[in-house]
Order: sequence, then C-alpha cells, then structure tokens
Amino acid sequence: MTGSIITKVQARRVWDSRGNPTVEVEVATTSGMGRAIAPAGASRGTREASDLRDGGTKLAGMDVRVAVSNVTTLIAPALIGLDAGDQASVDAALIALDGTPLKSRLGGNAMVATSLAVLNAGATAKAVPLWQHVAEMSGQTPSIPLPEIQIFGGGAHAGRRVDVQDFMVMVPGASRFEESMEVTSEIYRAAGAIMKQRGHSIGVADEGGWWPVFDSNEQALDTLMQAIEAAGETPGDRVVISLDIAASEFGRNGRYRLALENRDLDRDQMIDLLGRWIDTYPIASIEDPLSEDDPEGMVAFTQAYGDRVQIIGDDYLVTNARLVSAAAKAGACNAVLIKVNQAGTVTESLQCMATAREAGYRSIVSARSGETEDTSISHLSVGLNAGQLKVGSITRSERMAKWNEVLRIAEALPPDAFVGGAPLANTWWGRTRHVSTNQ
Ligand code: 2PG
Ligand code: MG
Repeated sequence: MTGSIITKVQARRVWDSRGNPTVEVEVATTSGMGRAIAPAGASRGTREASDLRDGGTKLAGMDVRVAVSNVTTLIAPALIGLDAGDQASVDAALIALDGTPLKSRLGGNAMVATSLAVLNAGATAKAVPLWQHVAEMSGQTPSIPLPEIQIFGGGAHAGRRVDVQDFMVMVPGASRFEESMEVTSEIYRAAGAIMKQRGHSIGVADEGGWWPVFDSNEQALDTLMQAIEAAGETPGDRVVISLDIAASEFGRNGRYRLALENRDLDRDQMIDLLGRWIDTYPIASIEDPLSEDDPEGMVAFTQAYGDRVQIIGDDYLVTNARLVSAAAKAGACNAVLIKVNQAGTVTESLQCMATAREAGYRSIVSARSGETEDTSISHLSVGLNAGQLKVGSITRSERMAKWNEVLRIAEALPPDAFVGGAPLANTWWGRTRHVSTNQ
C-alpha cells in the first residue's frame, strides 16, 4: 500500500511511571503517524530482550540516550521506504539489523518502541482502530479480555516487603468488562479501608496496588479474602484470586528463600506451600510459581495442579515461541504471559501467541511494572483475542489509560465480545461454577 510507506522515523527520550527515562518512537507514512513508548520491567526474565541503558552514575545508569540515537541513526535509514502495513517485513528488518540473540545491539527498548510505532502507523494508514488492524493481521476475531487486577503489590515492586509480587483479583463471573472494573474497584476500596483500620499508612506499590504491610504472605491472602467479602462478594463465586509469585526473584537452583517469613524451602516444599494456598483460597491463576531456572519444579507443579489452576509462564517463557513449544512438550505451564517488550517485536509476540494457541495454552497480554500512557497493549489484547489482560492495579494513570482504552474499544464491539469467565473454564473456578450451576 503506497499510503503506508515509511517516510520518517523519529525518537525522543520520555519518562516512565517510575520516573526512569525511556524511548518514544514516531513512525510517519504519507497517511499519518504512529507513536509508541517502550515500557520497562523490574522483575525481568534473564532470557528476555535486553533494554539498552547508558550506564554510569547519571540517573542511576538508566538513561537511554544511546537507544534513542540508535533509532535515528541506525533504525531510521533501514526502515524508510518499507511498508508499515507489512509488520512482519519491518520486524524482520529490525531483527536483521540488530543481529544479536537478546537485542542488545539496538536495544530491546529501541526495537519495541519502533515495532509498536510501526504497528500504530499501519493502523493509521488503513484508517482503522489499532485493535482492528491487529485482528486483521492475526486473523483473530476481536474480543474484550477478562481483566486481572492487582489489589496488593509486593516483591520487586514493593521493596520486597512481601515475597509474592502480585495479589490480584479476576471477576470471571462478570457479564461485561465494565462490571468487572466496578467490582474490582469496590474490592480495592475495601482493601484500603482494612489497611487503614489496622493503622497502616496506605501508600501504593509500583503498579498502584496497596503497599503490602503484612507479617506473612498468607496474611496478604487472608486480607484479600476479607476485602472481597467486605465488598459484598463471596470469594470463589463471581470473584477469584490470581497470584504472580514471580519466584525467579527469590528462587535459585531449586531453593526458595521466603525472606518475610525467614524460611528456606526446597522445590518440593515450595510446591506444597502453593498447593496449600490453592486448597485454602479460591485461586484460579498462578504466574511463575517456580523460578525460571527450575523446569523440573514447573513440570511437577503443572502435573499436580494444572487441572485446577491456570499456570502462567512469564519470566519462565519470556514471550518466546521456542520456549513455549519446549514447555508444552515437557508439560510445564498451561498459559503464557505476552509482553511485547520481552520478545522485542510485535511479530515475535504474534508468533508466540500462535504457538501458545496451537499448544492449547491460554494467553494473557501484560503491561510492565514501568509503564506510560501508551495504550497499544489494550488494542493488542483485543485484536489478538488473547482472552485476558493484566496491567497492574485500578489506580494511577499509566494503568488506567489501558483499562479505560478497553472500555472505549468495548463500545465498538457487540456485548458478547467480552470473553467473561471462558478463559478460566477449565480451571478450579470453571469446575466449581459448573458444579454449583448444576446443583
Ligand atoms: C510481571 C510484571 C508485571 P515486571 O512480573 O508480570 O507485573 O512485572 O514488569 O516488573 O516484570
Ligand atoms: Mg510476572
């Protein structure tokens, strides 16, 4: 399409939700412009695309001057003249130009901002919304995802005040996306009120969830249960719990150090602990239950609990099609987190989604803990028919920009485009629902 030929690629340094510098890219075609900003993780997988940071002492070494200049000096000349509507070719050019396994030459941050800006430019050139462009590209029927929303932060996002990184809720019993937001907002409020009653000053963690002042990880879970009840819900009925253990942050070589409780667990003890939580609380989804270097643990955990909960690989699979195939073969995990900046390009993320689908894995499009006003992932979750979306809590505008964008997109789709509880149908929640509705 001549209207989508890339005429200009520009970059600038902007700032993320943690006040760190990041890369923004604008890609122009004769039909208009597409823009995107690179997010940044704190709990990062070792096999994900690596961000290029300047190092040194200024801005704690986090500056991105080199990544920004890579866009203008190296990437721009390679992309001008290519078709922004042909995402696969543009991403192939980016990958070839970089030529490293972890995108360390150009920088994963420079590449993902460029790739997503191209995606946006492609949609602009077609004069269609981004979600529609993505749906046409992936051949999927667009759907409105089930949100996974953080109530308490933890782990690397809260000064390691508790070991578990995300205490979240999902509302698979909601009949609309809007309803799940409203129910979650009530739970968030109730959780804040409980923390206040306990005399805690109620600050928030990196993704907007309440700051976790707890004596144990279980106390956080108990408080979450209380908040769900205080919001007038029965835990396990319309609302379920979802956890991101982010175990790579405290596990190595099959050993797990729960700092809050001053306990060291081996692989089997860690699996038993999570199993007890699954037995005690209405947990429908667990992300990274074991660390990225513990495939044995991940297989054992999936064997034991894969028919009861969704088991998501994040650090473990780093949005990598090859790792998803290998995990499926080995019997590790049953779902994959899709973070475009882990893969480095849109095309590789799409390939990972396709591989996940073939393997029968569910998929969850996810933001990073360092985010911005960029809403591309909201569109990706809809256009890829991912089924689930995770962007942190229900506060702070780098999060709300994404949830609110889904509300807008939902208006353009029929009411039954909301996937509701479908993604969790084979999990504990789905089974419980099935039994209770037949009683
Ligand atoms: C995760 C993400 C988002 P980070 O682990 O799933 O919560 O965190 O971006 O720090 O990797
Ligand atoms: Mg994670």
